[in-house]
Amino acid sequence: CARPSSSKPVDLNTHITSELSKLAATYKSKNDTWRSVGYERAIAAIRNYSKEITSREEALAIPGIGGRLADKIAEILESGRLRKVAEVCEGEEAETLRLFLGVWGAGPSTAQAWYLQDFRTLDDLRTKATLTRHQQIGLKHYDDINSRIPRSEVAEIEEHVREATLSLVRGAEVLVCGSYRRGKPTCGDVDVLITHPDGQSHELIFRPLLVRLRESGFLTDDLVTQEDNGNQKKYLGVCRLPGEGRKEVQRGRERQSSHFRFALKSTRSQLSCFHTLPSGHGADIPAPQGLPSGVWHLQHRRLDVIVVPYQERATALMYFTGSAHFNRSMRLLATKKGMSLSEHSLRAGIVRQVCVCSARNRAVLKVFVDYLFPETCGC
Ligand code: DCP
Ligand code: MG
Ligand code: MN
Repeated sequence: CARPSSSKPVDLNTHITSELSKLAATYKSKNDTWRSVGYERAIAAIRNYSKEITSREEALAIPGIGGRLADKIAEILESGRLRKVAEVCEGEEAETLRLFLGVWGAGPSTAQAWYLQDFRTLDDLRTKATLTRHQQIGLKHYDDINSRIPRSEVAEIEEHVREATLSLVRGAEVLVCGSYRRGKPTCGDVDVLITHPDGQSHELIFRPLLVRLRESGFLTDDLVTQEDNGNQKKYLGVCRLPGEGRKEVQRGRERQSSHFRFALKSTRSQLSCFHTLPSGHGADIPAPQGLPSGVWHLQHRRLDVIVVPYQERATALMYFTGSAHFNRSMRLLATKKGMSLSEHSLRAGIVRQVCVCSARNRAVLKVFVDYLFPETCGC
């Protein structure tokens, strides 16, 4: 069901997919993978359908939509909502699980265990729960990690990492992937891919870059440093663009501290990365001279970095651009074609490992080879 973005249909059924998404997310938070994947598949099938669904029969005719789902779609068409959403997604348990799942490093089992231990708020977790190192970081930056990042700030972070990388190794390629590269208006984190066209110098980047970014204060917390994924190295952490200022703000049900910068020293394009928060989120700081009023906010952001050898650039780029659902579809498609796709390579056959650049495979897999190899890959 994956298709090139150029032919992506307009989603005319968001009223349906948004209801089903609530169910998928809630089942996921309850560790009910079976149901959540089922709903995710149905959502993908509906998104790929190019017309507005107007009846139960029409829904039933879409591949991947069965009778029970068609009933739900009919209910949404009739009443605009789904009773099951209220039943499953609302109420104290579902809401608390959602709150706890926002803690980085906590999965559905942990969230459920916390709920069963009678924890209900982030303060309960802070004061009573036994937390892993990851969860402590996740809790410390709960608000920041759970807020979306505007594209302009992602671009600033990319530039910051690029400057640091190039100061270490000339000619390196630094590219933000993930939701940013898929063109989303805001991003959950920043996914940076680094490689080097000479095929070797990428090996000189990973550790020195982290040291440099840590020393400059840009990296504030390390989550995972993984160096054993073949030739690829991966870093997961928390970063923050240079800034100053600190203020307590009231936000939602938890009291959090956040970082603000309101006296900007430079006039760089960087200003665009500071965005005005919605009202009620600790307004009342005077705007820097010459800038629109509002709160100028500097937050901690989740940063993922992968450093990959140039020969794995294409498949790494595809993997890291995602989405995760797209990757699952592509891997499945590869398997169906007797091939195997990973972030390292696309291979034909298990015994005879033929590069996809061969003429025959290029023809077989035109769609995705064009996507993968817009230029020659050099093998
Ligand atoms: N990825 C994947 N499978 C996963 C997680 C990630 O294939 N289980 C790949 C596809 C993702 C990419 O890595 O697009 C980056 O992962 P993110 O979790 O950062 O997801 P996105 O960038 O797509 O979305 P967000 O805006 O939430 O960061
Ligand atoms: Mg991302
Ligand atoms: Mn990421």
